[in-house]
Amino acid sequence: MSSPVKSFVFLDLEATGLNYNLPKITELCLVAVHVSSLENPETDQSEVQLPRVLDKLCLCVDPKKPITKEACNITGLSNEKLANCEKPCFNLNLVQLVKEFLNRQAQPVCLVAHNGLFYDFPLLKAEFQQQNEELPGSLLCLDSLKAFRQLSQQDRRHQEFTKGSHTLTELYRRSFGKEPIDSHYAEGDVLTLIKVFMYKASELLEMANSLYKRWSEINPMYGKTFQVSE
Ligand code: DCM
Ligand code: MG
Ligand code: MG
Repeated sequence: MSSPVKSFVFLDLEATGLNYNLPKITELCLVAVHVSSLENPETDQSEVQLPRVLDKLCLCVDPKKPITKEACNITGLSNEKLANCEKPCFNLNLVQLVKEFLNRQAQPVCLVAHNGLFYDFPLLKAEFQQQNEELPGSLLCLDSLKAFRQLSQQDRRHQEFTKGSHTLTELYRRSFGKEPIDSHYAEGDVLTLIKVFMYKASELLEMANSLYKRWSEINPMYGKTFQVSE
């Protein structure tokens, strides 16, 4: 079956913490790849080559919420650094940028994030809803973690299937025999995801047809915060 998607927009969010911390976004990266670049990847032995034609949107965001020690350590982003660099918070300008970035891509568009169904998509939706905004309900979403897990379950050679072996870092190590660059930087994680995705592109594209969710099916990670009126 051919892909119903024309553009895959790989997405990664860095944030103040994990789901139970009710995190706020500290960094966002979107990289758009046309389906034709995934269908015919250029590879050499050690790595896949990123497509020459990529659109990127990478922004840092002041979360206006304390970043946990763990999140600060792994991302290198602190409240102080973001404030010193006078980064605005997640506001309507950012909503507009994301919408226009998606609109610029050949349609239909599918967002792809690793563990996206449990983290990136619900978090992005919560941030949009706090601005009383939404993305189009028909926008497609693909969780690449789920896709890779399903792929290796299907593959009888991967009987050593274990939980945790499909983290981005592990997938990259197994695919290319080296460490990924800039882990837990939004752009680093997105480019790592694109490379591991391209390594298995034909299988993933075939399987993706049964895994797409619509943006309207994503539940926000948390509700709107109560606004105190004076
Ligand atoms: N995160 C965290 N603690 C971890 C892993 C992740 O608080 N051990 C949070 C902060 C990261 C965000 O999740 O910014 C996204 O993770 P990742 O860098 O894997 O995309
Ligand atoms: Mg991530
Ligand atoms: Mg990341």
